[in-house]
Amino acid sequence: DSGEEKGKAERVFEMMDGFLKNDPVSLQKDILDHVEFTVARSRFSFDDFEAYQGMAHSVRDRLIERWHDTQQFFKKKDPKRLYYLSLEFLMGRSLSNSVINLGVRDQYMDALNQLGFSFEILAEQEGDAALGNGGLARLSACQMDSLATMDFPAWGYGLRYQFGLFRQVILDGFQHEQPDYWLNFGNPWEIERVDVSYAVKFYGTVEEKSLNGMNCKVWIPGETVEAVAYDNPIPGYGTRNTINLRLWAAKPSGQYDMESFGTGDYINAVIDRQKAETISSVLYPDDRSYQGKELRLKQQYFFVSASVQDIIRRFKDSHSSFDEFHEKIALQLTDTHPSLAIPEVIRVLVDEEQLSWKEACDIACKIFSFTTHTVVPEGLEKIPVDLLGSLLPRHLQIIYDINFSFMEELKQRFGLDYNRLSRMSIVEEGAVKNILMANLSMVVCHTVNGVSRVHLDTLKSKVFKDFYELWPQKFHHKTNGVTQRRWLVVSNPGLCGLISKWLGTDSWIREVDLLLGLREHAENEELQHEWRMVRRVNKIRLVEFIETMTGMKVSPDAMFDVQIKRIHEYKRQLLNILGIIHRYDCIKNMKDSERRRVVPRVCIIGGKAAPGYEMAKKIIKLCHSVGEMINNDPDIGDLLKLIFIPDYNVSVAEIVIPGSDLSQHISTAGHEASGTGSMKFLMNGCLLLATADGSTLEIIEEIGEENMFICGAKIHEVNMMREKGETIKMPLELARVVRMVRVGYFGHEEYFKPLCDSIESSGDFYLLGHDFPSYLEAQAAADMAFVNQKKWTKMSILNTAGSGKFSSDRTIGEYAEQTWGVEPCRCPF
Ligand code: KOT
Repeated sequence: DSGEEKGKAERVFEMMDGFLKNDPVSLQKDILDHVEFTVARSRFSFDDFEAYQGMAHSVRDRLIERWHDTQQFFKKKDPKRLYYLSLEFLMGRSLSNSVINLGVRDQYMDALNQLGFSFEILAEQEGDAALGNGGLARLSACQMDSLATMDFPAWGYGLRYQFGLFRQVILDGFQHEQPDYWLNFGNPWEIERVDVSYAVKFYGTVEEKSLNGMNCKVWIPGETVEAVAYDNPIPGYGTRNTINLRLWAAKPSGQYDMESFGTGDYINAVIDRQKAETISSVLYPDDRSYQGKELRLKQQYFFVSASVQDIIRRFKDSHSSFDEFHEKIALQLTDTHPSLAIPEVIRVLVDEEQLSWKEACDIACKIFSFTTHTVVPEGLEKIPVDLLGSLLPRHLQIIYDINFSFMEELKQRFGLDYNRLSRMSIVEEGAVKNILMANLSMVVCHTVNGVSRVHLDTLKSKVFKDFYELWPQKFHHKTNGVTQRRWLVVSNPGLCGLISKWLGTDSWIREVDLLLGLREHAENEELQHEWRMVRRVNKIRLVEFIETMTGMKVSPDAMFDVQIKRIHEYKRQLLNILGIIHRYDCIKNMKDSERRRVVPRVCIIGGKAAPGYEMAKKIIKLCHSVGEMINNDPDIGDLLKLIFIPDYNVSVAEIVIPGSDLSQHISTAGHEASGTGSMKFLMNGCLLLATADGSTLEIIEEIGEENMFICGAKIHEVNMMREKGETIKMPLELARVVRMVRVGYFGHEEYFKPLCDSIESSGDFYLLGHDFPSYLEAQAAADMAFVNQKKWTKMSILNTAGSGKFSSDRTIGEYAEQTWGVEPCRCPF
């Protein structure tokens, strides 16, 4: 900085009278100004939604202020930066999270109260930003929060879908999908950067040219689309640092396509160009299934190319050669969706920056790391060579060149072991040739991480066995975590206050291990009493929510037993529903004296099915049909209820999780890479009924099996049963409930037949038969424990106390140190 510039900055600062003021009077003025001038409503007459908008804009100002300071500071310090690439971010709502992280929630509450508004009601006006499907996307959101809070110089990159994940509407028990018009009322949390845009090329041909006596490849594109940046500030908690999530939107390119305009068909030429916007128009709603669609590939490359151009431009702004590139940049790939960044970086360095092939590859190998979220080989992305070659001809060449060197390396190491070569090749031969994105990532990235310890074992022994043999040092795991800011502070203020009171500090919001301090009070009667009171208030909030969403009235005295997550066969919502039918059947056959001992339950299921996933859709319908029968059976009353919560999303989770007593995570062992829902329930003092899968295995270590309800086959047992092709005899209890479904007890027997067949005639791949008896035992154990409220409350407190390991702060700390090599860079003031 020149002295002169500094003087100028200081003068501006004085003129502005420092930072924006956060006392209630200043906040009121700011809110009203925004209502009047940004929202353009009279300050004497505006409704809750307009008040929300006014408030959101005033919060936005404060975010922008810190965003500027942080980015300026990063620029000055020039630390190594982390770029976090993900095609999906499930951010949910921003208002509460922002004011909490900015440390101004109480001031805003006061300001609003004086204006006659309620903070809670305004917060509910906001729609969710649902730019993702499930676990992977919410993980990206949690990790952004931790990156900001822990002062890491990080940026996120993603796509600004016009339509996020579809809205789920239930008609007559069937799922229907509706578009998610999340941008229709504007989005105060983003900053449109019309000046930050890049041209992204598609199609065309590659020509060889000689430049300064060197042989060069020149890609002549057939189509160009403009990527425009939208910045979403991500505030850290307890720090001034506010990092950036930059999302790209597609716009027609400014470089006029003279040919189409030259033909005189002006109207159609304009309409044609407008089609460019389809690239960022809609999120693919398929969770964990690969579709091979051209538009999806375009989305991937579009977001990767814009991000890589942006990263390289920023680097070049302050560096004159690429020598330091790998010391200043780490690129994290969230699964293989952004893996085209690998050939893209190499292409830019070789074709545009004139580095040698070797220099470019060396750089790529030093900057990229990738995390896989997949368990089964079928989940891996394959791009048909023909598709890639037509859309990105130069990238296909680069991938072939990378593969050629890799195959040579393998031959050196293992000789002409053709089976091994074909298993490890980036190019899959066959009727349709494919590019295997995981193999490409494996070859170039310096590190590949799994998302839980047992997931890493699976990667080593199954999915990537050959690669593990070749490069054992590349394989690591970082057990997932979730942010306690969103999942406790935002969603469960009651419990937060209680925790801080008993720990004598709220420092656990940044240093989550402090929660351990609750252990010593777990049996304290006073804490237990207060704990139950807080949880009761949360349950009542959930009761009201259920009534609003479904019209059903349920009793808060019952045990709330919850399974909320994407609907998948491997997650076994079907096991849950069949268990509920069994419970219903048992109660129906009980004498009055026995009924008096039944623990009343409210079973809650929520989740979306991918639109093309027929079995998942049948599971949703079955849930409704069974619920219809049970909920309307006067003989059952409050003893059992089955509720399906429609349109499950982040903000629904924020209400459901704090009000749950028991939550289910019952995937067939070996199928859930990690699972993060369980961690949110754990933090909130909800007990877990779970199989020994993914992160549950690590939760058991932290909490103790005696404080959980564990059931089902272990991973090695699942493997053994599958290897031997053993068919176990269907347990009688299960045969009975499947029979009820089969014979039409809940109607729709034809429609439900495939569900019954999947258990009884198609080999029961997900082992419901094997696990049913132990599942029922775990459920019975939960009933027993619930009767003893002292014991239950103790377990609940111990869950919260032991949840520290599952904070994304821990995960991010490990990534920063072991994978990215980035250090905190804390903005002063
Ligand atoms: C989606 C498409 C391709 C490959 C993987 C996915 C994927 C995996 N989407 N979500 N996941 C989940 O990611 C979570 C975060 O790591 C895990 O906790 C969970 O087990 C995965 O299923």
